[in-house]
Amino acid sequence: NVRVITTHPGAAERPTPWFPLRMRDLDSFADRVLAMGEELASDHPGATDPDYRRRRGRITEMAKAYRTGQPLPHVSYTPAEVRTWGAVFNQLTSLYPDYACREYNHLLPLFVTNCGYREDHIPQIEDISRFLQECTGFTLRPVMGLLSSRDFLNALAFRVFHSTQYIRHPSKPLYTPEPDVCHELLGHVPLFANPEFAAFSQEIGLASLGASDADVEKLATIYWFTVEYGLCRETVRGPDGTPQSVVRAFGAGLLSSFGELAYSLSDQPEYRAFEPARTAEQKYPITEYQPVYFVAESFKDAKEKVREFAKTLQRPFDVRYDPYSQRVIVLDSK
Ligand code: NLE
Ligand code: FE2
Repeated sequence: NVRVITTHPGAAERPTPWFPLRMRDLDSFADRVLAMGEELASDHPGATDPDYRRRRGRITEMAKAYRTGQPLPHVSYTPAEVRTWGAVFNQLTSLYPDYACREYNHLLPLFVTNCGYREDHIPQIEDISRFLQECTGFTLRPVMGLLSSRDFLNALAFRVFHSTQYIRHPSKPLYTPEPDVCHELLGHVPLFANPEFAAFSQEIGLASLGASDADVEKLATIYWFTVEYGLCRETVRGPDGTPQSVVRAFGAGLLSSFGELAYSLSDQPEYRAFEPARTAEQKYPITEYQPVYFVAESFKDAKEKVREFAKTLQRPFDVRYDPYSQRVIVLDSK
């Protein structure tokens, strides 16, 4: 699965990693899932709960069998699962007015109206995907668990977001280190209905197509500190009506974790300005609260900075996405 591209003048012959060109090429990601997909890590709260494992197994099997063009799997959630969702939903929605960014607070009610976001109902990704498509062209695909950074980012080039459908273990509703339906639906989904945010996400995806492993790593780190854990600055009216600058959350890992959302906007973590070249080098933990967050000026500003950054990455070709044919177009020279 390696093509050799020799058209770039100064570049030595370098094998270009395979990348999807057509929407249905994404089907090949279905069984390439990393740890915590089928096999739960031993320190996972669900690892020793056989019912939980069996249930996850059934849900992830549907994700594995899914192919482009089929209806997205429908999960009939149990009353216990809906209770876990309800607890997470209630806690988080009480924080959003003061902690989530303006765009998020503007969009969430649309999902209540159009996709059945409610305390007593876990929305179906089929309904969400259809609605998102009408907003920005983003669609969802089911996934068993964590994909490699390359596969996951590559899909964003098609405005496709991979979503898990199982729910976190009920013993730890306020924080989980891995994606679950609460994280995807409450954390990620609403902002994909924002045109600037959708374009920003696709920008990272396009830059990842055929990129070197080192560059994919940089893009994954930028993704981590924006789409997952990003903060942004915004202006609000203070109690006396004067404008004041505040920091709010837009990262999905924050918007889906009651514990980390409050922590991220406390005085405990360190803040730095979002600057792709620097942000891309920052190390981060994946199973605990982040010690460092990056603050973006706006989605638009972040998108433009990422686009500039992408130009500095070595790739002997350029890419465009054609939404009519749902294909990636490779342009030979930069
Ligand atoms: N920590 C997040 C949560 O509890 O919802 C999930 C992060 C997944 C990357
Ligand atoms: Fe995520």
